[in-house]
Amino acid sequence: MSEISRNDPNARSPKVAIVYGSPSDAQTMSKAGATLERFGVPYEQVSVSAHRSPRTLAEYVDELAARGIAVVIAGAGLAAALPGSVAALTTLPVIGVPITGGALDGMDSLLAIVQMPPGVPVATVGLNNSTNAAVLATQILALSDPGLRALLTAFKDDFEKAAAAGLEEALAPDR
Ligand code: C2R
Repeated sequence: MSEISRNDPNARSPKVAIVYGSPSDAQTMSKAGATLERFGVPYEQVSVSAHRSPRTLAEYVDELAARGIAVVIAGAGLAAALPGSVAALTTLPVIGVPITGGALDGMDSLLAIVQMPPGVPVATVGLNNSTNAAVLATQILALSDPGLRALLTAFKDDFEKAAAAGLEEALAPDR
């Protein structure tokens, strides 16, 4: 397990694990961490590859539930085996983030992540959309956390408020 350096920016024990196939995915996946922080959800992030280090990945995934992790967000580009491999190794919900790049610019990653065989689901979000992965992870945690549910309600209300304010400004008589 020493190959994995866990980056836990939270003092509390993490509820979400953000994993990605390469350090080159870190920037795309950073939006997931930023979004979880907005909701006060503790998380850890780890770069580990199913293709390059399958035994290390299996050891890491094996321990997740016992350590209190409830949801995994897994991002990868190219022939993205990582999210599906994590889903094969755990009963925790796995949210996949396909990442653009390479000759096929993410179509390879998208299909590899979304087209899982029956029985081994990966909830797949849009290309590079690690923000939505974090919102979905928060929604899963909110099923048993009324405080989080209230934060999510306010988060969605903000879209309405912004739209209403924009409309009001556009319709103002002096414009
Ligand atoms: P490098 O930049 O390290 O060469 O990686 C990574 O997610 C990254 O987007 C290039 C791309 O390869 C992807 N990768 C996977 C897996 N491991 C690395 N898809 C995997 O196990 O699925």
